[in-house]
Amino acid sequence: DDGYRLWLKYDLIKDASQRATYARSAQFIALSGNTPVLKTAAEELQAGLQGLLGKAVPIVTSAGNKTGGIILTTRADLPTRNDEGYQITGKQNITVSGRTDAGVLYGAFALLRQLQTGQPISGLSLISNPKIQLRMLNHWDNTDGSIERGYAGSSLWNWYELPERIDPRYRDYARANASIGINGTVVNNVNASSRFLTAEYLEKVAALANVFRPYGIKIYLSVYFPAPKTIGGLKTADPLDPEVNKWWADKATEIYKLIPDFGGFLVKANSEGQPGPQDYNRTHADGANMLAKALAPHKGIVIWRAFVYKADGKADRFKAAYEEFQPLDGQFDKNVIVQVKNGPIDFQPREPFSPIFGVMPKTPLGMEFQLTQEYLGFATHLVYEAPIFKECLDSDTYVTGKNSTVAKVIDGSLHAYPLTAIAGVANTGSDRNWTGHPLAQANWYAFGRLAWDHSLSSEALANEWVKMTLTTEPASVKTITDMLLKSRDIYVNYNTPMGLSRPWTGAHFAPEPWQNRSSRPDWTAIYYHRADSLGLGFDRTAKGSNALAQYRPEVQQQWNNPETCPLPYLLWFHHVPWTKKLSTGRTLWDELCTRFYTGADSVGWLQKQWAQVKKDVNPETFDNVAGRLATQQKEAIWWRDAWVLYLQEFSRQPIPAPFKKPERSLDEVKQLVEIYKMR
Ligand code: BDP
Repeated sequence: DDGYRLWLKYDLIKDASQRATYARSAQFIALSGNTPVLKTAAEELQAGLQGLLGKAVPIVTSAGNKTGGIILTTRADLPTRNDEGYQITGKQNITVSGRTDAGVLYGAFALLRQLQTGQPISGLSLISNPKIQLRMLNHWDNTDGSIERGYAGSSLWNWYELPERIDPRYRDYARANASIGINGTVVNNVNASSRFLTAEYLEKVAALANVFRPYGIKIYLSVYFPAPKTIGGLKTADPLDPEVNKWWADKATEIYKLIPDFGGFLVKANSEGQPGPQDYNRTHADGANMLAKALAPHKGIVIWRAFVYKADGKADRFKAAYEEFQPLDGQFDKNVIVQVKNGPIDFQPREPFSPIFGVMPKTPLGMEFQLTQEYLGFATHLVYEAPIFKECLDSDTYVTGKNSTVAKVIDGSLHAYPLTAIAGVANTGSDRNWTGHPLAQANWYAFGRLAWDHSLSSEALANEWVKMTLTTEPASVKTITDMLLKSRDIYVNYNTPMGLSRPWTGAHFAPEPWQNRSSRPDWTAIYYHRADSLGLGFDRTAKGSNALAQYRPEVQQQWNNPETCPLPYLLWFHHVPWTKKLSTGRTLWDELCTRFYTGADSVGWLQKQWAQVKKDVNPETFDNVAGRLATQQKEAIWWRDAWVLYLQEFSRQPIPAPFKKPERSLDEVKQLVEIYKMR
């Protein structure tokens, strides 16, 4: 077992009596329709049941008066809340219904999940609806097959072979996504190449769209804003120029001829050197609306990213996106969604929620999470991300009083958004097991399930995924679930505890908190941690950058007093003296050391836990994870040493007992880091 099958393994259920019970309710699959999506549902259900139950399950066109089978059916009058919801009811037959074919498909996967996780399938009466309409992956994949911030091999898309050769893997990709409710995918990098909008490449994109369509998945493209110039031969890309408008409208018509259900465009503009409407003194809204008008006749949408921070040495980057976007509320066309990263800076291991959530009631805001572990130790460190996603989604913005959570902003319930979206920057690649780290599959899985229903708990999702993917032995399920749930805090402790951020080298891998030179101040590490002889942390109170003022008073209250600010956020908002006594009874310095050391030690705990599940986990997967944990252990100590030795230069204090001082010097750590910076 090389991990290729993900959570869709469908291996024989070991318990024979359990199998017999299921089999009594799964003697046939009745399907009357024959649309591509319904056929997918039936075939997937058939493959799943045959694998799990070890017997053939025929697909028939009608149940007639037979009982003991599964009926797949669409019903326009179904009491689901939306078109993709499903209902599963069970009496003599189990009926899986949806208002649309996609609803049936999601219901079929839900039914399989019941078997895969050892739940009953007969006597069910459940309805489930996706809380968010557009549940997407964003691939940062390039034309040459490389993936920006990808750590699981190269791109899944073989552009040079498309459209003629269809890698069977495209279909397996679609199956995996459909099984967790993902219904859209952006196949290319937000730092986009114009190439994707050429006729040559659109045919390749159309070929992928054809594979994804039977799985209810729409394709989207990231677009390069100056494409009218680069491939259209125009002199400008000014969004208010009539010829530019016409170019985009024609391009949209061309795309929809090839891909009638094309989803739309994702745009990174005037961000990190990417061109955009501001190059012509136009606003983000001008740029987005121009594209929106081109797509509107075809029902396409524009997803415009809010990840912007102008080069301004003195400003606080934390405040940048809010300052640029909040004033534009109400100025975007109806088919525009503004996509916001979960935190105000950039996918750090722990960030407060972005203050934009809640302040743009007239503009649909979508969520952007990062599944690929750019700042989470690439594919070697174990970090289960559901707690990161949940922490943000459950944060209370207080914008319309208590319980105005970020989840309610993005699911549209707070401001009645007509469009809702959530995206995960994919962690997939050409590695046989898709995600490099075998346990990182859980992040893809949990993201999809949370996109469907953000009220699910991190624990429930971990538990589900482990049972479907690794083992159903209760003790091992518990052990692995526990490892997953603790992994994020362990990582944060040795990497960026208490609100530290961005201590990385350029590749975002090795520790470099001493990094103080760059073309922009906010691309140095010292900009973020602000260590000096007095203390550590970024003062974002009224005495500092006042970024806190971007939040509601109730939120400010939680964070603006260093005495009461929860420790995970302390250094995000305060410059704290080294000797300051914290709520734990320790000084800042001692608390930091405690976290760096216990974080690194806890990787040893992860190793011990993993050793215990050996008998229940496939040997190849076991060894793979064990090897990665050993690397993580080494690197966690490296992180710890880098931080404590560097910060010690400012704090001038000893490492507190019982911890032993690092065995190497700061210079030695720096030399090690230099290796990772070599070309
Ligand atoms: C940063 C990444 C960079 C991305 C950028 C983005 O380092 O590679 O292009 O985000 O989201 O975190 O646009």
